[in-house]
Amino acid sequence: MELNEITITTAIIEKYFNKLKGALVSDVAIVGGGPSGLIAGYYLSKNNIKTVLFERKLSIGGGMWGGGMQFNEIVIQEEALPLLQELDVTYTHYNDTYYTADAIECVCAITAKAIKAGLQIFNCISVEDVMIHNDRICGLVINWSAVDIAKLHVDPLTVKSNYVIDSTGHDTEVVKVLVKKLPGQLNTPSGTIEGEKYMWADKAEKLTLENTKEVYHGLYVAGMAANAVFGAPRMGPIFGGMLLSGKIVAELIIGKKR
Ligand code: 48H
Repeated sequence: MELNEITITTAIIEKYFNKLKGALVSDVAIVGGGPSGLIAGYYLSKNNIKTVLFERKLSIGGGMWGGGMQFNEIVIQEEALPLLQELDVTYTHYNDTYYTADAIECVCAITAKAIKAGLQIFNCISVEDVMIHNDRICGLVINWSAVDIAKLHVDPLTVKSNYVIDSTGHDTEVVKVLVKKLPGQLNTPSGTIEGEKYMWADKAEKLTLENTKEVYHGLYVAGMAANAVFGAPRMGPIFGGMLLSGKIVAELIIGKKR
C-alpha cells in the first residue's frame, strides 16, 4: 500500500493529543527528567499512581548523559546497587564500595523501565509556574520550551495534580517560582531557598537522601534540587544519591496516599 503523508500526520496529532489530554489531571506531576525524576516516575507508576513527567529539553536524562566532564561513565556507590539490578543496568565493580556504569545505558534503561511501568513523559515542555489553591500546590503551568526559547508572548496552559515533584536539578525551578510568589513559606530553616554549597561528595550524597522531602503542601524536592533548596553541598558525578532520592520521594508520596 502506498504511504499517505496525511495519514502519518493525522496519526501523530491524534495520538499525541490523546496522551496530552490524558495527562491534564494526574496524581503526581514530576518536573525534570534527570535521574531523580525518572526514578521517581518509575516507582510511582509501578505502584499504579498516575504520574506524568515534563521535561524542558528534547532529551530526557538531565545531567547523566555526560558522566563527569563528558566522560560518559558514572560512579555509583554500593547502597544504590539494588536499584541498578531492578532496572537491569549493567555495572562493574571498581574498588571498595565503588561501582561504575555506562551513562548512556543508565539513561536508556531507566527511561525504558519507567515508560513500561506507565510513566507518561512529555519532552519539549517547560514548567513556568505553579497552581495553588487553598495553600496547597495543585497543578503546574506549562508551555512549549520553544515558546520560551524564542521569547514569544504566548500564554501557557495548566495541568492539575495532587502532588508535584521538583526534580529540576541545580536550578530548583519549581521551588524558585513558589518562593517568588509566596515569600517565606518554604519548609526550610530560612523559609526560602538556602542555596547549593561547595563540593563535598560524601556529605552531599548522605544529605541528598535527608533533604528529599515535602517543602510546601503537596510540593516535594528530589535529587540535586533537594540539596540546593536545603543548602547542602554538591557531589560531582556520583549518582547513587540521585537514584535513591528518586525512590525516596516516590515512597513518601505512596505513603501519603495509603
Ligand atoms: C521542565 C525542567 C525545568 C522546567 C529544568 O539536573 P538533572 O539531571 O537533575 P537530578 O537532580 O535528577 O540530577 C542531578 C545530576 O544530573 C547532577 O547534575 C549532579 C549529580 N550534579 C552534581 C554536581 O556536583 O554538579 O535534571 C534536571 C532536568 C533537566 O533535564 C532539565 O532540562 C529539566 O530538569 N528542567 N524541565 N521545566 N522548568 N527546569
